Formats: sequence, structure tokens, C-alpha cells
Amino acid sequence: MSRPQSEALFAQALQCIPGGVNSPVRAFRAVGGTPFFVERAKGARVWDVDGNAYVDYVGTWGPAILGHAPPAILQAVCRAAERGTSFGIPHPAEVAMARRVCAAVPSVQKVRLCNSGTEACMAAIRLARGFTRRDTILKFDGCYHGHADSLLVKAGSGALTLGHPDSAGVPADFARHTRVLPFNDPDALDATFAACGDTLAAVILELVPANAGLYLPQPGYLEHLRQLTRAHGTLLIADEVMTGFRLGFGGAQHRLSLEPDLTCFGKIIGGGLPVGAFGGRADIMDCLAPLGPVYQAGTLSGNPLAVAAGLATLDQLEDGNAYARLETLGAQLEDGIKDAARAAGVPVQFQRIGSMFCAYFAAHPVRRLADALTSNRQQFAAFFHGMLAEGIYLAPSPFEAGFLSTAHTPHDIETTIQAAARVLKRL
Ligand code: KE4
Repeated sequence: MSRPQSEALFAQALQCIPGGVNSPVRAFRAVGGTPFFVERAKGARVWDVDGNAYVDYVGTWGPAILGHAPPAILQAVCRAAERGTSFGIPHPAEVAMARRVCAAVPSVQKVRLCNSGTEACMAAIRLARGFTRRDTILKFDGCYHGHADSLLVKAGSGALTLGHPDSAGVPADFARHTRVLPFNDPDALDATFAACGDTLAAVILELVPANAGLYLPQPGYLEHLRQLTRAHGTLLIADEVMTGFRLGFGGAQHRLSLEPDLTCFGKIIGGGLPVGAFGGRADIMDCLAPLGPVYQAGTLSGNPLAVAAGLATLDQLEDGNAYARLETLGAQLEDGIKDAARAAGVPVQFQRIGSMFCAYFAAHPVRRLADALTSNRQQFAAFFHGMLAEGIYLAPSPFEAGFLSTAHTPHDIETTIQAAARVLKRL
């Protein structure tokens, strides 16, 4: 599969954009080679500028749960644009979005819209620190909560992919207020809370960590964490930027029966346009300006186009049929890839929850970052490029998750499985 136009564009991009990309994980640095440039996307497919088509399992890193450019979203965005692209003035649709989020997620009594998952997590941390008057936060290695300074400590996603989980440019004074533990380690939780629980403003986590591949909380782990945070007056912040409205209309917290104090959202609630949101207990949220002393703001927060795209997306998801379809497609993909790996004699841990998945080239289940780091990255890279040559686009890093959409069909999945069988045999 030749990509001369993409190669030429990447050479141009390198002249004027650092690394040729506007977000590091797009640069194919974890898998080698150069990224293709997309011409257009529709449904479950993207087409590159050289005319090659790919079944897309990245879905713009999560927002495209309905596939690319669904008619309902295009229509909603065009209608909204005709009334104005940005106001900086309260408007009805942002109230509608806030009400939808509060109705869908019972732990969210009030919510504020912003422009990215990074902003949402950064603001939630500041709010937790302001509310508790404590400075220290706890996160888990491999979890990624955007690129705010205090959260770029042993972070996942692109930071991990590029080997900078502790980014340069973050003053030691900031990082020292961020404690980091391994996920799925209840003893480490007990020790940390015994030692400094009463100094912790918040624990922030992905309830299903999906920025070091994808692994699941072990039975009882989240409940144990919730008990410890309640006992020590520490707020629990669920980062559902990726899982919100992805793992069900109530997100991972509904699926896993957990009630956090604050929740961060992004991706799906913007239908592919720039969005973020954070919400939770009203007594905490009311500490935000203009009511309270914690400042947070944004020119484009509640942008009418992003809100229109988000509302149109939630309209399509609310009846629940979408999640049933996604579960069926996910199970088909999981069974097929596992069968193909077994037939090829290649050790693969295919890990999935709903429409989110990843394939670790490892002989044992992955339950935390340390396990993920032992997976075979060379095999992953070869698999990635083999699948790309077969017209299947997977996340270009072993430390990312894949996403299904309602636009994928059982035939797409079967095509993917057959391609995987051929590629795995050649590894
Ligand atoms: P954004 O600032 O990229 O909108 O959201 C940051 C963020 C926060 N929390 C979680 C759980 C996230 O997964 C993300 C962003 N996800 C990555 C993909 N793993 C975005 C892709 C990228 O950085 O280009």
C-alpha cells in the first residue's frame, strides 16, 4: 500500500509543526514509519490522501462512537452554525447539555462545560484542592488525565509511548504534590492512606485504565478505594473522558457501581468537536467562580457547535440499543482475534470491556502498567503495520485502546479477523 501523498505532506508538516503532528501519539513513533494523512472519514472508515481506505478502530481516540460524520451530527452542527459559531453568552443548548449529563449520571448534580479532557481534569483537581484545602493528589501510573502539569507524572498515553511519563518542564515543586501508585494494588492503597490519607485532596483515576493499553479493575478494588477516600475526607475523581457515555449511558461508574465525588468528561459529549466537562456534588461544584473561590473559565466553554454535536450524539445513544450493538460487535471481535492468535501460536492478551479493547503481545493477563510494559512491542509494531497494509487502522501504540462504533458491521469485524489471522501467522 503506497502513500506518496502522505509522505510528502509529512515532510511538509515536519517543517512547521513539531514532530509533524499536533498531538504526539499521532506520529507513529511507537510503531515506526510515518503517519498517513486523512482525506475524509465516513462511518467506520477513513480514507488517506492517497486513496487508501481503512476500517478505523481509533475513532478519533473515542469520540466517534457513532462512526464518522453521522448525518444527525452533521445536520445538528450545520443548523447550529447558521445561528452563530460562538457566543460567549449563556445559550439554551448548554443548559440542555448540562441537564442531559446530570440526568444520565446520578453522581453529577452540577456540571461545567469546557474545551478538552485536559481542562476538565485540571479544573477538577483545582476544585478538589480548593474544596478540601489540601494540596496532595494521588494518581496511578499509566493513567493519563491530559497534559496539565500536576497530572503529567508517570502518565500514560502519548507520554508513556514516547518514554516521557514524567514530562520535562514540570517543576519539581508541582510534581511533589502528586503521589503515584500502581493500579490494582490494594496493599499500596492501604499503606498510602495510613501514612498520609488525611493530606490527600483527591484521588483521580480512570475507572478502566485505557492509556496503557486497557486493563480492568480487579474485583473489590474500586470499592476499597472508595471506602478509603470516604474515611479520609479525600475526594474521588473519576476521569471518564474516555469511558463517559462509552461504556453505557451512565459511563463506567454506572457499569462498575461506583459513586465518585467528581467526574470528568470529554470526547463523546462533543460528538467529535472540542469539548470537556467536569461535574459532581453540588456542594463541591458551588465552590467554582462566580459562586465560590475556585477560578475556572473558558472563552469557548459551552460552544454551541460542540454542544449541538454532543446533544445529537447523546440522542442516538440514549435508548440503549447502541450499547447492545457495540457489545455484540465487541464480543465477535474478541472471539475472532483470540481464535486467530491461538491458531497462529502467538501469545496475545486481548482485553476488552464493551466497545473498548486492546491486544497485548504477552503470555499473561495485564492488570497494571508493570505488566503492560513487559508486552512485546516489536510484535505489536509488526502487527500494527501488517494490519494497516490489510486496510485496518489500529491505534499506533501498544499503550492505547481501540474503539468500536455503531457504524462497524459484523462484516467489518469478520474482515478484520481474517486479516489478523494472516498477519499473526507471519509474525
Ligand atoms: P484531551 O485533553 O486530549 O481532550 O483529553 C485528555 C484525556 C483525559 N483523560 C483521559 C482518560 C484521556 O484518555 C484523555 C485523552 N486521551 C488520549 C488518547 N488516549 C487523547 C489522544 C491524544 O492525546 O492525541
